[in-house]
Amino acid sequence: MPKVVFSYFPVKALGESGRLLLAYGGQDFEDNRVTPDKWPEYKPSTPFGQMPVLEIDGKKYTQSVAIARYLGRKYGLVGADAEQDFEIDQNVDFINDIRAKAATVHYEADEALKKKKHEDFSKNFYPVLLGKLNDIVEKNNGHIALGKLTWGDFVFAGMYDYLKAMLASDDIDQRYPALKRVAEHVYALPQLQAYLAKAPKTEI
Ligand SMILES: N[C@@H](CCC(=O)N[C@@H](CS)C(=O)NCC(=O)O)C(=O)O
Repeated sequence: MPKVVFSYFPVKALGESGRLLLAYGGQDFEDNRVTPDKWPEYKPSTPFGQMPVLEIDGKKYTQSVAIARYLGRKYGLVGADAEQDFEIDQNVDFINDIRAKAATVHYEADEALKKKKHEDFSKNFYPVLLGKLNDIVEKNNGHIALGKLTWGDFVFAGMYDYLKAMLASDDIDQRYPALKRVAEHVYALPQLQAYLAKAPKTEI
């Protein structure tokens, strides 16, 4: 067995997809949750000065989506050809566009501007983008792409609580029920239960 370490902050956010995929693949790994006080010391050892970082026998892999795609390929969660792989990539990029848009509001330091942006985006962007994503999932039988379980589902499920926190709206589950189903399906996978039972519970 290779020595595998997965490093990320003690939250789900962009790191949980990697942890879930390793668990799905039956890979033993050290779940290295780096607390913010330890981060400055740890940061220089990471390839891009960011986490998540996956380490396999000393080789470091970074970028959450690239890691998810890589583990997805290892564990049979990819498409059958380039066309199918494109569909997963495309829909995962769309998810990340929504996340990036919400992040510009969530991390805005000027409170007045933050409020204004939140109102604007909640009216003019989120309903369209989340509505489209909800339609995509409905057409895909409760999945992000290809009508079946792929690594894209793990990316979405892992970041869903974080995304909802950034969208700062408490009715996302009710308004876009297909999205919740993606997360529920992933978290109910039998391969994940041992990991989930021991993983710390976090809000985001
Ligand atoms: N595109 C990267 C973004 C990674 C990222 O932004 N990581 C953040 C945590 S979510 C981080 O390491 N922040 C600490 C820092 O930049 O010093 C990915 O998806 O992995």
